[in-house]
Amino acid sequence: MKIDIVSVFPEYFDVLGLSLFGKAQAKGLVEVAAHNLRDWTHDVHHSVDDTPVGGGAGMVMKPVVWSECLDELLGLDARDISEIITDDAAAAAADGEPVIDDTGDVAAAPRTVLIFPNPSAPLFTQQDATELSHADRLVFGCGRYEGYDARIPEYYRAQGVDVREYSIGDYVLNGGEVAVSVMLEAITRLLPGFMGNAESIVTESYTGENALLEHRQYTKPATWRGIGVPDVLLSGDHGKVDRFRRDESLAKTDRLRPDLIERLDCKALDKADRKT
Ligand code: 6GU
Repeated sequence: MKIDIVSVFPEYFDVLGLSLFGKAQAKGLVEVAAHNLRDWTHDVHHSVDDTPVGGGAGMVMKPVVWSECLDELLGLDARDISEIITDDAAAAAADGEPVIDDTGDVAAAPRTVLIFPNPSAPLFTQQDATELSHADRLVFGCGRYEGYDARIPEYYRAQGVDVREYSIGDYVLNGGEVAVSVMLEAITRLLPGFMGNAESIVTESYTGENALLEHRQYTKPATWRGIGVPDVLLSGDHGKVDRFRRDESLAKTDRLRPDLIERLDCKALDKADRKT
């Protein structure tokens, strides 16, 4: 998987040389390039932002700089789309719907995905991470300041690019760099060969059809500072152990994340689950 990250602080991503991600780069599983957005400016101050149209506080990232950068990375020619884009297509593109071409066919799914972190976008979930782990190439555009000009994602959608905008949670960060680090880790650890132990991925929280919180884990000794592990885990009865863990997952999820219980697919529950 090829990964490009555009930021005014590309040094943020120096840490990607460490740990499992560093190993994955060495193995050739992922190839990462962090670019400095200011390299695409032409003025002496290398400015990437400007005041908001309509007034208000803060600064907004300029579409002109972003488009020169993204056109180059994506291999696209600059276009004025005022002639070709209909109001309907623009509205669909702005909502992230697939753009229908002249022949009425839905454009073939691109294997390159352009991703903008945005605190006002839908939440990034494990499902998104799984889907994006199948892409050939990811291009991340990190916004700073009050955000980026809304026409940037709109324009690239209209060019047929698969553009996504995601928030990583209900809190505000200074810029997209940390959010990109989070998304990148969630996506790349799903690549075959990235993790040492592939099975640990399958049983984790938020994965699979159930998306329950994981049960508690214990290791030896069986009693530590006067606290014992639950007896059933020492019983050697795998059926009982599985049932105990499953019950704990259900109860814990109900208590801490009732929203996940609401979304649970009833078909994924077995008879014993229904009693708990
Ligand atoms: Cl994606 N960006 C910023 N700046 N803040 C956030 C976020 C993203 N997700 C949550 N907070």
